[in-house]
Amino acid sequence: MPSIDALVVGAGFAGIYQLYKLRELGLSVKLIDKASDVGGTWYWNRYPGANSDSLSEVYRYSWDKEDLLTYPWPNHYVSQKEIWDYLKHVVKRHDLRKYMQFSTELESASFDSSSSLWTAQLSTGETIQTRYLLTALGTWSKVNYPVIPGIEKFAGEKYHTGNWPKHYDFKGKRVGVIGSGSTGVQVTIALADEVKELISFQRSPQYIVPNGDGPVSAEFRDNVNKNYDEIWDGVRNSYAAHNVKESTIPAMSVSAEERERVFESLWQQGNGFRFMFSAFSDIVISEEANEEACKFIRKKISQIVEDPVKARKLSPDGYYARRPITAPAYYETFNKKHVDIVDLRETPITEITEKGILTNEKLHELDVIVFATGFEVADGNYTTLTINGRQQSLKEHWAEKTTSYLGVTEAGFPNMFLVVGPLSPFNNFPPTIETQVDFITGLISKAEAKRKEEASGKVVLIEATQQAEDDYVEACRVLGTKNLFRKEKSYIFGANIAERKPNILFWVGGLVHYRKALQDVVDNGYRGFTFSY
Ligand code: NA7
Repeated sequence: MPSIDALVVGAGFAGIYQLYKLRELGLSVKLIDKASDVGGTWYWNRYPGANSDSLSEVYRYSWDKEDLLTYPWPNHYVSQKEIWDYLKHVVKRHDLRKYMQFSTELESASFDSSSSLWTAQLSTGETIQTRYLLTALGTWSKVNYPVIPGIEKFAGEKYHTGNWPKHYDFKGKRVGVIGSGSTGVQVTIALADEVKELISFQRSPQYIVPNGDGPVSAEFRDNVNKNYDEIWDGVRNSYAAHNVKESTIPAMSVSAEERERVFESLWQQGNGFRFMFSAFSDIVISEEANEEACKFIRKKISQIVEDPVKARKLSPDGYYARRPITAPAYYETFNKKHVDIVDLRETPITEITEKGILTNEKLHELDVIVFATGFEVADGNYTTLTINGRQQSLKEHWAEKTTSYLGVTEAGFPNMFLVVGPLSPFNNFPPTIETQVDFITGLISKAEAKRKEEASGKVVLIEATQQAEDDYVEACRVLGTKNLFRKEKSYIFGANIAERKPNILFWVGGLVHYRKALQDVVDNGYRGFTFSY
């Protein structure tokens, strides 16, 4: 007999909703998280300036309509603290905390073919037997510390943004920030005014668009509330799932003046996803269209940044084909005399010493180093766990490359579901999570109905076939060849980790097409899955 029906691991957006849905099915569920509270990503990423760059109205759950219409969000973007408070509020509102156990890590999980149950070993010493194992471990969760010689010798303070301390004080200090992705950009802007000196150590310059943040007016909120059903419908049927209008007009089909007008108007309005997807239909597909967007942003950098040397270092020359970055007044921050930029392509880091960061040009003496160096994305949190399926461990299953069927299951790992696992859609996450949790819950609901039909009550095993998984992995690979993202080294392909062989880690075909693919699976009797005893 299992101890519980389902074990959910992770108390972020994904784990909380999955717990809610399984309770709705009447299952006995336990949720564990290694943190001391709910939040997932938003528990750990509490660095200064941390916020979501999805628009506030769609960076939340859609399933509790009453809450959706009444819960406040003061600005167009929600801060880490606001998101954390929101998740705590949802947990309280739905009385979910009683199923949760914190400061508890999953250490290993093994499937036993004779009992058809999973046995999970927890860091508390507990052993749990469960019919369903649901891992909501987070996509941007396992932090990536760069391999730099001497890193351990640094005598000052060191912090990774993805594991930020509860207390810090940088007043009067010299701070170096390594990394200029979404996080590095946010932390650089936020720290600039509180430190004595700030140096950004930048490996790849990025195209950064203003976010257009500001207070949400009562009129704006009323309008969103009146149209929420249509907004969610639009989000679910869009590519990026960001509540921005996605253009159908190719960039080169209009005059140069019109392109300039469109880019300028979107720049003034703000939001990186809007800039990438609302301007024209082919910015991430056509090299020519992409270069038009690049030229526009480069021009903005040269106009905003007063020091031409800093402007040159901040100017990217590659494609605008990474996860778009959006932030308030990033380039303006470098007009402050005490904020500087080091271009690591010109002057690479040779080592970290007791006193600071040494490049091949000079030693930058520092009191604090902030690592905004990102994550082992998508599969990182799985690599530290032992998960044993029918015949092999997950590590063995992924020996050649990281795989999944639909981002949620692995062939040979029955009744295990990865909520936003590898090869999940690369989109605004709350609607992506809802899509997957609803799908997983549908599978479990079918298995439960089948189990109840059997007088013996035997466990029904939901399992992806190897063929279905292989086909899905191939579909993801092909999608990855169809746009310009493949031309830039980024975490979408795991290319941010030095020793890793690059391979697509997401479905880059848009939420709309992913949802159609799931619907097609359901309409065809859960094609690619077997339900067995
Ligand atoms: P990202 O987007 O992976 O950015 C990490 C940054 O750190 C990026 O600028 C990297 O440069 C840089 N980096 C990584 N390793 C090194 C080394 N060894 N030396 C110098 N610089 C390095 O992570 P974020 O945390 O900013 O954002 C992750 C997601 O969280 C984001 O997409 C949002 O969805 C939220 P690179 O560009 O690889 O040259």
